Amino acid sequence: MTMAMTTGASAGTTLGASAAEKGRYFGAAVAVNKLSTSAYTTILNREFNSVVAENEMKWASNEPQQGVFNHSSGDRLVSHAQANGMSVRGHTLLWHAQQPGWAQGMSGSALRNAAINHVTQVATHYRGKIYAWDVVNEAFADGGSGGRRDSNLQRTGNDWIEAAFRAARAADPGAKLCYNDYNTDGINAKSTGIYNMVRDFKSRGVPIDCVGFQSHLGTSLASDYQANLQRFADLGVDVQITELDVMTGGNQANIYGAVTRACLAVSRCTGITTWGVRDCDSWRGSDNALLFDCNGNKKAAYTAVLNALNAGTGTPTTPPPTTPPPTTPPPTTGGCSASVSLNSWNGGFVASVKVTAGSAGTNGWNVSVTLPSGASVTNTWSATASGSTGTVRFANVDYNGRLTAGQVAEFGFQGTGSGTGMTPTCTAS
Ligand code: 9MR
Repeated sequence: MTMAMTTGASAGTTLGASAAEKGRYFGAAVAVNKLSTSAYTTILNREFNSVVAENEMKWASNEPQQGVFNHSSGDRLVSHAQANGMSVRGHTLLWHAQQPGWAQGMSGSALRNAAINHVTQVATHYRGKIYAWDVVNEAFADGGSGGRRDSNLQRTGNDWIEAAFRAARAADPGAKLCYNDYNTDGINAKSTGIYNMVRDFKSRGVPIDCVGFQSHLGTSLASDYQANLQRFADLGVDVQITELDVMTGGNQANIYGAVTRACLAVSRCTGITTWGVRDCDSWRGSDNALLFDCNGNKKAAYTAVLNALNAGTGTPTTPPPTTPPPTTPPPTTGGCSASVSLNSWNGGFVASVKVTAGSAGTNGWNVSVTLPSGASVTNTWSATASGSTGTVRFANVDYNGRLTAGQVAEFGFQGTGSGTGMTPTCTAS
């Protein structure tokens, strides 16, 4: 299915709204305890439409004792995201670092079983709520080898990564499954090692959907940064900038702008996340590596990113290749029309809904969908749902309600049960 192009300059006034106009998200890593600080949440809620837990969904945090799970902080972030129309990246199911003590001391099949159980339990807990999971983080070695990093997980056998991806797909078929790493900001031995793994996974049907480029950057950007993203996209995976932060100094704003332009130039680059909100929230301490200063003021780097987003001629996100064409052609009259396309599996589905404004344009819209009996909505993005079974009403969120004649907005929802035969009706205001 091809989608309408968004061409020419637009003028979003926040990072999230502007990215959404190009079919992307703009996210931040969140330290969940800071959600109680209003100076922090004011910026988060105004500027960002995606979040990731900086630490709270890591193995040491959510399975502190073997088989004893604690999802309270992660759940708090998901609730905040849902209440504010933000998508959630999940970080991270398996990593050599930040493992609980009990796992650090394990090896062999005991560790492999514990790790796969962790993937299954955590992905099942968040099923339907996560846009993309970093299934495996930082499994490749630095330096010139292009090979795997040694770790207790690696020592369980080279197939540990694909086993993790298969377990994650089984537990949450609606989440995009990513491999995430750093020092991959250009074509180099490490990124090529990962590239070869992704190519191998795609050729053997191992379920991988995306690659995350952390992009913890210094004072220069590799000249082949965009080309590197593109070569991964050409393998048939989405790419995302997942942990962006940049050393302070004369080049900071330029580098931020260049990274944003590179993402927008790659149609499968679906979004950018900065690793924190304000400089003082950053793990990089005195590097002042983020877009807002410690007082919450927008920095030159912020302006560079916003300008790059607004100047972009990006096309909206490509839907999954398995998505069939719309089942209902949009009617040509009325204040707005809606069509739905479905990606189904046994027991669940993801519905992508396209809203097209009629000749008068819209100030806002509502789409009603009657679900088949037994089906229910578990997660919604780029719209606010009322109800979850029977007839469910989806209202626009603040950045996609105002449409000019013929303009298209998109939202989506995930459900359990069967979603076949849904006919959406659209009302404009
Ligand atoms: O920002 C995170 C910091 O608070 C933690 O102490 C640290 C522990 O290793 O992890 C940081 O986040 C890392 C992320 O999970 C993976 N990529 C590198 C990030 C920065 O170290």
